[in-house]
Amino acid sequence: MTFLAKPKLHHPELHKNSLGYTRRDYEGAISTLCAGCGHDSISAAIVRACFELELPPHRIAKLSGIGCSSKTPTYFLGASHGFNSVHGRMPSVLTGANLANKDLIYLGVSGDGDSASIGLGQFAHAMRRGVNMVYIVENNGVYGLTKGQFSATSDKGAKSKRGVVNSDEAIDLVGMALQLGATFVARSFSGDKAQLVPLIEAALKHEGAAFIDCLSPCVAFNNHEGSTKSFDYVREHNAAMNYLDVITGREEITVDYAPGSVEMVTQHDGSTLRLRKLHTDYDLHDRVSALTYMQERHAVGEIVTGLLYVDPNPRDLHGHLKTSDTPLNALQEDALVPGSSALAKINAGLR
Ligand SMILES: Cc1ncc(C[n+]2csc(CCOP(=O)(O)OP(=O)(O)O)c2C)c(N)n1
Ligand code: SF4
Ligand SMILES: [Mg+2]
Repeated sequence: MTFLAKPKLHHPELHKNSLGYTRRDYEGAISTLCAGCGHDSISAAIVRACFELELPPHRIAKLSGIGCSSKTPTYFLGASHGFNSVHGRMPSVLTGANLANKDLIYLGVSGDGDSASIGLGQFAHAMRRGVNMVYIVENNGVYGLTKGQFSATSDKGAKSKRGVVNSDEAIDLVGMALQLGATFVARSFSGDKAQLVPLIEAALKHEGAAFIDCLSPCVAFNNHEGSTKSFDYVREHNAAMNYLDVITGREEITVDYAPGSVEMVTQHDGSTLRLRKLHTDYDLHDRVSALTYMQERHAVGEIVTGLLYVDPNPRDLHGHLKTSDTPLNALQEDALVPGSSALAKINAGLR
């Protein structure tokens, strides 16, 4: 059995958001992942972020590839559009859907195997094109679904459950996303909901390619001593840069932190990100120094988490292509078939 429906009944006094939905309305089927899998915590964080942002579930499209991580969209947003694609192909399927209808909110969920091996090219092109989406990699350093082989994000020197040492260099998807032009780049940990939920909210409000590398331990195959993606290892080496609050138009903005330790970033859609900075000299808007900083901290064994880079005024794929303001799937016949005089004008311009 691959999924179990959740009972629809819930407590009549559960808190409702302004759309009249409870948190339960953003859930999906009962998870069949291993008990304690980090991926389930990320699903819970997605549910909370969408509920708190009061997003209409039918305006969200969730897409994934293949893997335990890519199964998770079944376990959240049961009333949203969903497409479980082929291994490593989520980005191109999502790009196509986004081109057809830019008015939906796109959430791509993938794994480190799905995105850093077979789908690496697809990941790269979605980032460099600025596809307006939230791209979450649930990163456990292994191919969980196929029983725990090292993935391309597994650190050199990390030990498998059977004691085999990984001899290959790791691919850092955060470094790649920064280098490829993603306009929102973050890393987080499935075990740190206080950091992860607002990061997902901020990414959902970002109008460009938003990437979150979320460390998500695999309790079945990569949670032992010698692993660099286990709960204990990530907790011990987590160097959080900042914690966020996302303030939407409806909420009052108050600042109650020491001057210098807080930065306000207003995004293109009007939402404000309030960052409680733990490293006050870190410049969130400098792509090159973010890259250098990540590499320096990685070299001394730190896993830097938080919002690492944001461009508050991104341009997305539609901006680059100058597509019409009306979603392509809503264009009427007169716009799609403008007649022979329009064609003659185009032809004349090509002579
Ligand atoms: C074309 C293709 N090649 C290989 C596979 C086998 N396969 C299924 S899932 C997977 C890796 C999943 O790893 P990851 O994306 O990290 O997800 P996780 O299960 O760890 O969450 C592989 C290699 C496949 N389904 N399709
Ligand atoms: S095998 Fe690993 S990744 Fe897959 S459900 Fe189990 S704990 Fe999660
Ligand atoms: Mg994996």
